[in-house]
Amino acid sequence: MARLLVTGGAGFIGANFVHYWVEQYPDDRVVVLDSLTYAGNLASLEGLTDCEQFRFVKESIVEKDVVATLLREEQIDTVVHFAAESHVDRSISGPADFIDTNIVGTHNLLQAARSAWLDSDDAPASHRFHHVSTDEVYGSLGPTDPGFSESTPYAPNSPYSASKAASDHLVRAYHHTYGLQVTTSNCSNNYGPYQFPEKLIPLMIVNALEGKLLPVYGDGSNIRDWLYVEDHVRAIDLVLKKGRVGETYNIGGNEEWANIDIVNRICAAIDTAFVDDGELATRFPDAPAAKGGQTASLITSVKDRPGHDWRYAIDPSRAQNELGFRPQHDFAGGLASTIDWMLNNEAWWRAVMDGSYRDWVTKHYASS
Ligand code: NAD
Ligand code: TDX
Repeated sequence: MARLLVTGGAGFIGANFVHYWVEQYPDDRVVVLDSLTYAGNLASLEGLTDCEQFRFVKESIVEKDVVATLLREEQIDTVVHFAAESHVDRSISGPADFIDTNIVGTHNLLQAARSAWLDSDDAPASHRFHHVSTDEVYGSLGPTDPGFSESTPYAPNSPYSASKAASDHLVRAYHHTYGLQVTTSNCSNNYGPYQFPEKLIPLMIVNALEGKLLPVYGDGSNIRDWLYVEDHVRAIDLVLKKGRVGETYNIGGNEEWANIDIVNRICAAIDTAFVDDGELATRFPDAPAAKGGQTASLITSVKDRPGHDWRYAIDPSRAQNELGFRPQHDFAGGLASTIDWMLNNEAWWRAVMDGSYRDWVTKHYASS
C-alpha cells in the first residue's frame, strides 16, 4: 500500500490522475495538496471528497511548514508533483507567480521530502518524488527536426517553460547531491476532461458553443504533439512502477497537428453534433450551428503570442522501450471524447469559468 501526496490534484491532469489512481489502487492513501488557484477546482474531484482513502488539503506548496507537516503526519512515501502555474500566456503577462510556485514551491517540496525521507528516524522504507514536467523546456523545433529526446539540450523560451526547466534542474540536483529517489516526466500537450477553458482545445469548444470568436494566434501553423490526458496518467503510473530512479522520460502522443487544423476539426465536429442532436440548438442558441450556420465562420486570426514556439514533438523511444508505454487514444478519438465530455458537462465548465464553485470551497475548506 502506497501513501501518495498529489500536489495540484485539483487541476486538469492532477484530477485525472487522482480519479485513475483511486479506481486502480483502492487500498492506497491519496492526499491532494492544492491551493485552488483559478485553475484548480474541487468540482473536478467530485465523488472523491467523501471517500475514506482520500483527503483534500487547501494549501500552497509555497508554504514550507505545511508541506513538511503533511509529509510526516500522513507518512507519505510517494510525491506526485503536478502543482504549477501552467498557462504560457499568463506567464507572459505576469511571470512572478510562475517563479513562486514552479521554482520556489518545487524547492520547498524537495526540501521537505529530503527532511522527511533522508534525515528522519521514522522515514518510510522506500520513497519516490515524481516531478511532472513539460516538453516546452526543450524549446522549439523546425519542420524537419527530430522529436525531443531526453538528451536534447534545454532551451526554454517563455517564462513558463523557463520556470519548469529550473524546477527540473532542482529535482535532478536533489537526486545527485542528496540521493533523493526522483523521476521526472516531460510530456507533450494534453487535452481531455477537466481542462480549464483557457487552453486551445477547451477554449475553442466553449467559444464555438457560445458564438464567440475563435482566436487563432498568427497564421495557425504552429504544431504541437497531442496526448489524451488518460494516456499521460497511465504513463506516470508506469514511470512510478518501472521507471529508473534519477531518470527522465519523455511522453508524447505521436500526434502532431497544426493549430488551425485542430480548430477546423472542432468546428466541423460541432456542426455535426448540432445536426445529430436538435436539443443543442436550444441549449446553445448563440452558436452559429444553432442557426444552421458554420462554426468555422468564428475563426479569427489574432496577433501572435510573443516568442511563440513553432513546433513541439516527442521522441517516445525511451518510454516505449523501458516502460512499454503506448498511447491508447488517437487524436481523432480523443478529440471526439473531449467534445462529448464538454457537451455533457456544461455545469462544470460554467462553474469553473465564473468561479461560483468557490463559495462552496470557502465554506468547506476555510480552515483546513
Ligand atoms: P493546471 O493549471 O490545470 O492545474 C494546476 C493545479 O496546481 C491547479 O489545481 C492549481 O490550483 C494548483 N496550484 C497552482 N499553484 C499552486 C500552489 N502554489 N500550491 C498548490 N497548488 C497549486 O495544470 P495542468 O495542465 O493540470 O498541469 C499539471 C502539471 O503538468 C504542471 O506541472 C504542468 O507544467 C505539467 N504539464 C502540463 C501539460 C498540459 O498540456 N497541460 C503538458 C505537460 C506537462
Ligand atoms: O486562444 C488560443 N489561440 C491559439 O492559437 C490559445 C489559448 C492558444 N493558441 C495556440 C498557442 C499554441 O501554439 O495553440 C497552441 C496551444 O496553446 P496552449 O493550449 O496555450 O498550450 P501551449 O502553449 O502549447 O502549452 C501547453 O502545453 C504544454 C500547456 O499550457 C502547458 O502547461 C504544457 O506544459
